Amino acid sequence: MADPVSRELFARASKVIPGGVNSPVRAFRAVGGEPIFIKEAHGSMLVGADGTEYVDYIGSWGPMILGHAHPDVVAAIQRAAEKGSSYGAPTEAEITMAERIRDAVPSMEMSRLVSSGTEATMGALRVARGFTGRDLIVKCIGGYHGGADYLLVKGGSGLATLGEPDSAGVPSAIAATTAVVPYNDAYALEQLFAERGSEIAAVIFEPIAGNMGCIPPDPVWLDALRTQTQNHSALLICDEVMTGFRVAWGGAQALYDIRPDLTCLGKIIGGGLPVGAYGGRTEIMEKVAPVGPVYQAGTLSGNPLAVAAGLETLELLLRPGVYDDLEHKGDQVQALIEEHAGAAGVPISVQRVGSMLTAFFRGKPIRNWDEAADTDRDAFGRWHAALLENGVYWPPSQFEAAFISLAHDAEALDKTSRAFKAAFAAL
Ligand code: KE4
Repeated sequence: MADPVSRELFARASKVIPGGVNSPVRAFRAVGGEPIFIKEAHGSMLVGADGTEYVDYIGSWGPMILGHAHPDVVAAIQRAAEKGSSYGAPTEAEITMAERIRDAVPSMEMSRLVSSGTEATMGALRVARGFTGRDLIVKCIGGYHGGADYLLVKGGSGLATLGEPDSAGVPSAIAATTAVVPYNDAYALEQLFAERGSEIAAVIFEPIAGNMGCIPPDPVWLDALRTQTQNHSALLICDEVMTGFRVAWGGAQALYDIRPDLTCLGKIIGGGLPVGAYGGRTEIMEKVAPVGPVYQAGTLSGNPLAVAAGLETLELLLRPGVYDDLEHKGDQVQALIEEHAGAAGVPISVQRVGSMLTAFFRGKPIRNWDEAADTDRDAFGRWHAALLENGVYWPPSQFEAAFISLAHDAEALDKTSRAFKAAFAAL
């Protein structure tokens, strides 16, 4: 049960904001109850509207890898703000960001900054269509790449690969420019390319699925993605909005040794401020206006404050041992879930890569959307509510990844362990 202050704020918000929130998942509809409103955050902690502290595992859905209100990031934003908040003209910092991205992610020889992950995937797909002269794009059932119409597409009935709208307001004709395959299904991908390969502009995929919950890729799947796109002159687009700088300095493509044609970034490269980026081989990116015929623009693209926050965040992630530390923290949280679920006899599959993980309420591994959907969402909702009662704010959906930051210290993990124990015992 949300605290009285949050409940009052939620009632007020619901009069002037759809569902009382500016992004649907925040409304707690997937877990029941009403959302806890936040008034501030620091380190690994969120502070609710009534002053209650929670160990935070949302991390703003990925950006807050350093923890909240890191003093160096706050100072970088302050320094930038004192020089003005937006110019609408190029700055040196944007060059530095593009160079830092290229150095960390070598496949991104050239990149364009935008203001969200949605804009990044839209830009990547438009340049893929412009570069190949083809219309059809391919995504995975259960894959999420932001809110563009042709990406809000779900699988048709049975094995049908034709995309169907996954939201009201998406015209069927637009959805039909997208085909879908199950994640980790190399055979379905090969079949689709055999049938429609000459029409396919690009395949966009999450190298580690994070929007069905955390689902790592099968090596065979990764091979098929690269082989099939190469053999049919289609582009491979790695959507690393979530995994970029999260699972490794070079992202999931470094972890799994993938060389995509285009990559999308977001979240961490903005350090909590609005930044996205798309980029890849120079010959592809030189199709983007004003050099080439593919138009894409943005008033606040490369915003000085957001770039300052992002550059400072990346600088701090370059310190030695950062990703080993994140791996260790992730391993500790996974072990705590497995320990307390096991003690309570609750069937759980924890799937994790580094500091992103999901506790699936199903006793078997999850490889795709159908298996993710075969989880006990009711139990997850009750577990989520019990965690909140015990001072832990877990992502309010079974189909999301949880995120651990460098600020999750021994005290935060100890509080988390006690909350896990109470929450699993309460099921
Ligand atoms: P944004 O437009 O929300 O910045 O990014 C869209 C996006 C693109 N690609 C991937 C792989 C993503 O995970 C996202 C956004 N992630 C969700 C969390 N599952 C954002 C949270 C929300 O929608 O409120």
